[in-house]
Amino acid sequence: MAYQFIDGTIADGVATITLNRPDVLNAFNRAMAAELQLTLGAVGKDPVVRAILLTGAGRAFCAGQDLAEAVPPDAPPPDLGDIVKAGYNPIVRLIRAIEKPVVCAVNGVAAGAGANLALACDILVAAEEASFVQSFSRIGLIPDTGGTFFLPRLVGLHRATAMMFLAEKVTAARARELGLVHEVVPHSVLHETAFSLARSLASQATRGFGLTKRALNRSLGADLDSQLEYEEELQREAGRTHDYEEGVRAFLEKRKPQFTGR
Ligand code: T3D
Repeated sequence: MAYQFIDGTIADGVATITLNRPDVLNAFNRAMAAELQLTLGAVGKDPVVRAILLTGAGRAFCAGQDLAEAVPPDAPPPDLGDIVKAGYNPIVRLIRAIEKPVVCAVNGVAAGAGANLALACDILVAAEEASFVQSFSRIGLIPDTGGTFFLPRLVGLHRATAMMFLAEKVTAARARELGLVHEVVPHSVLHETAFSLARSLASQATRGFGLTKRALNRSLGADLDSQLEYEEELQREAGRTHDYEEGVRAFLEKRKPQFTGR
């Protein structure tokens, strides 16, 4: 994983992916979006990787679209729909489709597409200094990167509307109250806390997590009856995994299970 704007390392079953354009608060240019897509695609398929940790370099998580690249001087305005289609949408689809836990360590401000990138992840751990800003309205845009899908489902329609219209900074503490963030910790222990969480998830029954994620993805637009049927189908699949057999055996033998993700 050697790229210009994305750093990647793999340790203890966890792929740590770092957005790395700190001078512009890790704002997305086209290259960083493409590199993130390639990285997510690779770690999603890598059997050694059983959990993913996404974070940002420097003082910010991500300031969304690089506005200098989006509006180049002396050039005709770009088609923003095309930028969203080629850059952000594949990233959100990948995060949701990867059947492994994706933990997001929100190390600082997450604005625009950066805020919604974080919300597309499975579990968020934030530094006390972190914040979330639906900054799109300040420049006349609509919230993209899945924001209009995830945010109302996470906080309710009216709160999401207010966050999107007012573009106010939501502190990490408030984000936790709203249920956006799982845990808020001092910045000094953010990486350690988020990595421990990802490593712990990576050591557990990860096929089960993958199937759970598949069920949760579907639940966002499903009715109860069809979701119950889907649970039957996925539980059938979970029941055939080595990890299920190992989990039950370990429970009955009163020992710690040795899960392998199979
Ligand atoms: O292509 C399309 O446009 C369609 C897709 C859209 C998706 C989107 O994400 S639209 C939303 C784009 N993002 C924003 O509008 C956020 C812009 N940034 C801010 O509002 C603020 O920078 C923050 C609230 C994120 C942080 O504020 P603060 O005071 O902590 O930092 P700062 O001083 O504003 O920024 C520090 C530097 O980063 C600064 O550069 P300098 O002066 O040190 O040379 C600033 O210009 C640069 N920077 C911050 N955000 C961006 C950026 N440069 C380019 N693009 C950015 N998004």
